[in-house]
Amino acid sequence: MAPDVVLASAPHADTFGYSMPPPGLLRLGGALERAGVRARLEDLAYRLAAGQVADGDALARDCAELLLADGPPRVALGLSCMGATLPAALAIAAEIERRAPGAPVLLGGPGTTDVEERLLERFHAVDAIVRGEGEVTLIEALERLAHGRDLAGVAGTSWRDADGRVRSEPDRDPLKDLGELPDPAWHLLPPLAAYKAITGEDDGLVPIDSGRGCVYDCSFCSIGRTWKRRSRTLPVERLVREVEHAMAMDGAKQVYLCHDIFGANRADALAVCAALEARVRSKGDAIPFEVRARVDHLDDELIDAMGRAGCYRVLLGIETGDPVLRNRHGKRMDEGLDPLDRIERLDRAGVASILSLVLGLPGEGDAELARTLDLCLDASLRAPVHLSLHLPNPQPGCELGARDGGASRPLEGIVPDMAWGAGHSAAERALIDAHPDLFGSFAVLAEGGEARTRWLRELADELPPVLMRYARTFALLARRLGLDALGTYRAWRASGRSFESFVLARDHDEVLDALRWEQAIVRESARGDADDGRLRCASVVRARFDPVEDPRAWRDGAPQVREPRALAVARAASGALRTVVVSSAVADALQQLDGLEPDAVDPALLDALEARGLVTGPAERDAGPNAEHPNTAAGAPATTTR
Ligand code: B12
Ligand code: SF4
Repeated sequence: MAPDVVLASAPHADTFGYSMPPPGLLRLGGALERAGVRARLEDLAYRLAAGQVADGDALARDCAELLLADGPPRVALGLSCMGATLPAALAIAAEIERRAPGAPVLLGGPGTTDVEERLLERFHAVDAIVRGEGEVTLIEALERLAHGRDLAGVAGTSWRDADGRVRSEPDRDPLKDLGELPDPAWHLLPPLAAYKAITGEDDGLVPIDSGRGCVYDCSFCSIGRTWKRRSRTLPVERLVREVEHAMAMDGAKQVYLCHDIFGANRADALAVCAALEARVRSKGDAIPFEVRARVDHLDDELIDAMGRAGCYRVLLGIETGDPVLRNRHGKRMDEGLDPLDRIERLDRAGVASILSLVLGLPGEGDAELARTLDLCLDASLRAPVHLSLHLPNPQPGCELGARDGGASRPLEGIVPDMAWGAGHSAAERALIDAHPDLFGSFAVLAEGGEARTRWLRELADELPPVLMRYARTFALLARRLGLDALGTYRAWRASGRSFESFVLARDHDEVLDALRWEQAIVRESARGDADDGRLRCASVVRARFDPVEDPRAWRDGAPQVREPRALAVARAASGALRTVVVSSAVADALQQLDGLEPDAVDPALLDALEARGLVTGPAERDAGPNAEHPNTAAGAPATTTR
């Protein structure tokens, strides 16, 4: 039997490596159930990943057939989209109109922000658009449609009347209390474990609609305007309940709190951390969680609380290393605030940082860019950060999109960050070409001209992996060359070589040492847990510097060149890597023992090295000595980095 409503999330093939059920759709499904509406939910991104709809030109047709499989819904069909999935949503709407001409099609989601009226004027297949928060508006709109009435007076909608005129009703006030939200309708989407299985993802990230909106209005971001510059968080007890519920699902390993600015409501954020920490104390295991935040919202107390509560990662919108440019783009952040200091503190609390930065913002010249790259280098020296560099890709719903949207353009060979994995089918491409003003996701703002934009794209791709692996080598090299990070990057790229071979060709002793050491770290990180019954020893390198030197000294201090010392890169039982200074005798022993059968080695020597974490034996052997030496950590050498 056809349901009252079919609600679907438009298809997309790329999710920055995450595969998660869409939280917005889950809440809307909850709202429909609470209102007694018989609803079917479809995440078409899941269907695409599962191979149940075809990628390419048959995408819209397959999706429409799937959505109409039980016949046209009795009341309406709704499509949720981001900017990236707007063309696909429109193409699907057209297929639905062809197959089920009477079924009203509603659109919603961030991809419709600021283009609602133009969409209704140009696309007959779309009957109405729900602007902003959807739970209440959708139910009111369906109530009208179920009785054959129009949407006049339904706040938060834009729609086309019988004469073909587009009408926009006033905005709907967002919910004052997110506690009024329905529970997410997890049971209406495929199980979480199925999501993880189709992508083969190792993580078990579950998204939680933990809060909505942002009071800021950064020029390149649509979040503030989409949510009418209001920020609300889910009541603490409710959030903790949703987190507990999510973690009980098969396949769940960590939660992803979706609110863009964790810490905006400091008291709530501290209370959430306290509640999750209390759970650690009572149940003994932390729920690992990940958040998105502004650095200026994270003070010491909150950071420490996050670490204790189980927060393992935070996405930080730093945007640019130049504080003046940052504020010219609406960030409104204290110019004296040092993001590095926050990153270091997060690292000490056990929270890894992902730094999100935008290259090529209007007003950025070489000086500002250099500051951004220096910040990337300094951050990488201080903590194992993840660098995520983007080009401006303004959506229609943000200041740059509205102001300079016309200056954005698609550039052959550059896939804008907001559009990865979308826009591949012929129908989508035709729409994007015909309506560039609607599809900002598929264009980049090439403020400095095409050549510079291409160069920035290359930089955004090439530099992060190098800094994330070889920050110390890069810093020492920059010092030797007397250049900043930008100058060093330019010198390297001008050489036409790989970074490693560029360093080798320069032949500076301490820089080469640093390279060998960081390569050992990369090698050790890549070395799996294979247990072939042989000994596995820490990698040894000889270097002329102190691995625990204050990170600042790598960049600014006088060269700390010393006599070469032996460094061993060891993997702790937790899996974390550390570097220890060892004597020459120990270094020689490690090099000779690697790969030997344990029986071939003096047991006393083996025990001593194992106790210091310098040798890992086969699994069955590990149990003995560790049981005998419960305080192995106390006996381990103290010199440790990373
Ligand atoms: C979780 C998340 C994901 C998840 C889940 C995606 C999903 N479909 O929800 C994953 C990891 C898969 C993901 C991937 C991507 N994401 Co994402 N993601 C988010 C995040 C952090 C939370 C989304 C969310 O759940 N919000 C809370 C819910 C309640 O809000 P909502 O989804 O907007 O839904 C409400 C209303 O919009 C409305 N509504 C929505 N749809 C509909 C439909 C109808 C019919 C009606 C009536 C109402 C309605 O009602 C809902 C309830 O109130 C947001 C940032 C944010 N905080 O919003 C970015 C965000 C949505 N993502 C974004 C982007 C760009 C992407 C990617 C394209 C990135 C990439 N290049 O890979 C991909 C595309 C993925 C895909 N399959 O489509 C952008 C979109 C920008 C834009 N204007 O288009 C955002 C806004 C972040 C940003 N940088 O600005 N993402
Ligand atoms: S970048 Fe962050 S602070 Fe700025 S508007 Fe977007 S969500 Fe808000």
